[in-house]
Amino acid sequence: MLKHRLFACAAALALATGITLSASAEDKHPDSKGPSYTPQNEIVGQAKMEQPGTKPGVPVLTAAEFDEAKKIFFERCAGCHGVLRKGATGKPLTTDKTRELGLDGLKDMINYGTAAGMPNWGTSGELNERQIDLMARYLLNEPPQPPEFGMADMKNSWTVVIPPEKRPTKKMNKVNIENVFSVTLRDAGEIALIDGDTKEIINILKTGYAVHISRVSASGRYLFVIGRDAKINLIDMWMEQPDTVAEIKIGLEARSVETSKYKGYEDKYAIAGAYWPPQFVIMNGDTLEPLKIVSTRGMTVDTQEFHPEPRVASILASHYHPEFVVNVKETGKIMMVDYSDLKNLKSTTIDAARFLHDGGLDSTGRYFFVAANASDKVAVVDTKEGKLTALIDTGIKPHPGRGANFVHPKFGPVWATSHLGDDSIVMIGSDPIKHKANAWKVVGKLEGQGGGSLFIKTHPKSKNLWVDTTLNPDMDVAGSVAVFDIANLDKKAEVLPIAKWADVGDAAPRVVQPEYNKAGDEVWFSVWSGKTKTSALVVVDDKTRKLKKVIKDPRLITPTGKFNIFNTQHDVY
Ligand code: DHE
Repeated sequence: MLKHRLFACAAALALATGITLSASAEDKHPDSKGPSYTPQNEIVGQAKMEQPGTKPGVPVLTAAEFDEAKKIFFERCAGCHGVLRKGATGKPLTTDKTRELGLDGLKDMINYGTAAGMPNWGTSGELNERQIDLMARYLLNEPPQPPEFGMADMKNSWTVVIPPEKRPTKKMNKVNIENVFSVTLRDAGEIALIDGDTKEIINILKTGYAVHISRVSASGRYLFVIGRDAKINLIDMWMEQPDTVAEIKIGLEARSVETSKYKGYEDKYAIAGAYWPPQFVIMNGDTLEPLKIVSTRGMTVDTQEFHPEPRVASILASHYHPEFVVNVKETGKIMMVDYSDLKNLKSTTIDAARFLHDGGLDSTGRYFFVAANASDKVAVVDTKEGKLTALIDTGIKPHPGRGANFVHPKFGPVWATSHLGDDSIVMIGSDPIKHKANAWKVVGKLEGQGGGSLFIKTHPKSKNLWVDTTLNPDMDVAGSVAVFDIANLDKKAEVLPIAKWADVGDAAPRVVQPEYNKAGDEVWFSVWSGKTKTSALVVVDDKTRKLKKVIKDPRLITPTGKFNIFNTQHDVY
């Protein structure tokens, strides 16, 4: 059991494993150590930043040393300690603190780590003696300030490749668009559009760096893809060969994009949230023209201290109001942003808990469940009333993706999440009308294969609940998935060796993110190997749980997330 337990926080994960999941670490990926799962800021780190002036008694870094230290800091440290070093999951590293510790104290801390969960960068072999000395000297200096990214920068980066009036007026291809999968090819900075019926690749499109997620417009025509470099591609699925029709960069570093889904606003707006600068932007839905930028800097939910860099995590479109639900990671606040009047922008701020990350709707589309992973809680928001419904204690570090909705044989409708930090799958009652006594309570826990789970999935037509364990340090566990029988949840999960089925040689892949086809009778998994190794997609027959197809192609480099057009468009999960 012990080996199946992961750790209470991302820093502890890094401590145990010593690998980051940054795109630059791709070739380390297939070894047997598990990667950490701390948000990286490596792209901000590539921006030009002024080297701060120095003070008497503080070591001076050469320009080359400053660049090297800055790169290491943004790739490995900023995710926990913050871009401005004011602290997040990690302690503040402002100069009042670092100068108190002194050069030797800092070197020891970086070398050996701390009991609070700071990784042992030196003794793990990740940083050598010279780099440790460099980082200690860097920390004695003031932090450099990354540039802001306002309207002029966005407009400069904005291109409409094909204006709306020159686009097709009807669907020009024979593809069954609703069953297309947009597959993230993470380290290639591309997506693959794959026909879910024929399993053939329709097109491979260049996107942003270390591309992250795809979302689909209310009509199902437009696909939005965002890279970690904050570049968005707007793809028109009606074209003979679906392709990019507009592009923009909305910051230096980002993770989330969404589109307006409320009646009367279908396809009208898009929104994207940035990690740096801490802001979101509302854009025209068919051109990506930036219209309104809103900063997320502000006070934290609990201690009510100012936070200078609260990142935008998941964003979701409400079906009840013309609103976007914007989850602000470090402040622990959820903003319901009303897009009906951008000039007189109204937004409701809901107190939740730190650090908000990912989440999804219940089966009715009214309640939004979001993981506050540093608090080991899930927050539930009523998108109809615009209020916090509940804050629920779960397991260690809930990580649902968008979660899974199904009807528990005893407790009625539930929404479920798995966890990064333990092996539990927690089921939360989600029906306050017919099952009021169970609503917003943990009605049961299932025992999965282990910690390190990222995504869980089912489908309204399925009797199966699929749980990955992508980041588990045991490569057999990371390469397989657990499947539970929803009608008989007391029964142990069956474990399917997805990576073995893919037969990718010596690649030691991790299996990530179950995603259903439109009919709900197939589940697709990514068999995610290092950049230079063979990866694959494995399609499993949902009913028989038997292998249906392995999709291999040299162009499928590091596939991770997969987004079925229909299911993403209609929030089916
Ligand atoms: Fe993700 C969703 C942030 C690492 C695959 N990821 C999200 C969301 C956020 C986020 C905020 C929610 C978006 C939304 O719904 O609007 N992810 C982060 C990070 O900060 C983190 C931990 C580290 C980083 O620096 O990026 C991170 N994510 C990863 C990966 O390493 C994964 C496994 C592989 C990859 O492609 O990079 C990964 N994240 C995903 C996927 C989703 C996602 C597949 C969408 C799940 C869904 O079903 O909607």
